[in-house]
Amino acid sequence: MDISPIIKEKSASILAEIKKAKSVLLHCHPSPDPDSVCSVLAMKSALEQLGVHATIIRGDSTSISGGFTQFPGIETIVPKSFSEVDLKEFDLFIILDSGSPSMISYKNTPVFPLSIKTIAIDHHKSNQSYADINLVDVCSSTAFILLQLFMEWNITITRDIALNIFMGMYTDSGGFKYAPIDYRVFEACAALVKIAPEYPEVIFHMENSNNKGSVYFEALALNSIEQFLNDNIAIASVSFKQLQEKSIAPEDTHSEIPNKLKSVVGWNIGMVLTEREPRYITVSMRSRDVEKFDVSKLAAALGGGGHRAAAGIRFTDTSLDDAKKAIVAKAKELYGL
Ligand SMILES: [Mn+2]
Repeated sequence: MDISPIIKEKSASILAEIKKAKSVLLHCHPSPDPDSVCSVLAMKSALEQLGVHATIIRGDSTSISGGFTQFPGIETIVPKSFSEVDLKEFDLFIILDSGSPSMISYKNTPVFPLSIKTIAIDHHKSNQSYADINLVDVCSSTAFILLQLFMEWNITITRDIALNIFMGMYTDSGGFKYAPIDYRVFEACAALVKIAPEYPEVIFHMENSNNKGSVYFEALALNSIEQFLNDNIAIASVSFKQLQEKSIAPEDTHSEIPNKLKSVVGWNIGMVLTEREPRYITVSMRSRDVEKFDVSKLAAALGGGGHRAAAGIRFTDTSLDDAKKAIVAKAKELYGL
């Protein structure tokens, strides 16, 4: 497989830091998706092959989706947030799939540089290069970057590593639907599923472990749609009060609703605003026309990040109405609507 030039350039210096380390810290980002979880699990396996101890912390989230229980090694994740970690126990923090320090913890966002060496490995265009060493390759997933690093480091791709890397690559590309993606992803996946042919069972389990809360969430979101800026933008929003009334858990709010909204002809940007805690709001946005409506720009202008077709924002100490107003005003200005 062709390795990206940027990965070739940085792989040796990253490996040198790992070989110097005795104990490495890894984390799941807030509201962890499979690319976050599978990437840290695969990295832990690779570090262990290199003789380096690794600890994965769960991070800000109070639970990890029940659909992820078949990811190899998931039971090793320690239920701790970043602020509960004593950095003296570690000599290296490898930060995966996290474009900014708030993706380590939005509750207690760390200030860089930290007291230990840090390496950030990420695929988001909006990555702020905040670590001591930053490997940012804009591609379909962090898992894909790791696979290329592992090949450079001569790591044996075991069944567990293959399954985790495959699941990160599969999910973050939306099942091989989202750009940027190229033939190398398919070459890599062909090799991975040869090693881990049971992947359909893992996908089935992931997609069919929903709680009723996830369906209630979709119902609330679909009932709330508002259109703005000549109907170019469709916004669904769910308040904290509504989440509580229907006992909707945090992991039940990762819906396909932003995609559903942007599937409507004319609704060029679809987004869902979720008030996860009182006055703490996350926004998930999708664009159906990345040339005219690059949502990574809208997200970045409001302190968020992501890709041209899919991006996110967090608002703290803001009401749902004020968040909506801020987004619509910024979209009007940015896209000339
Ligand atoms: Mn990712």
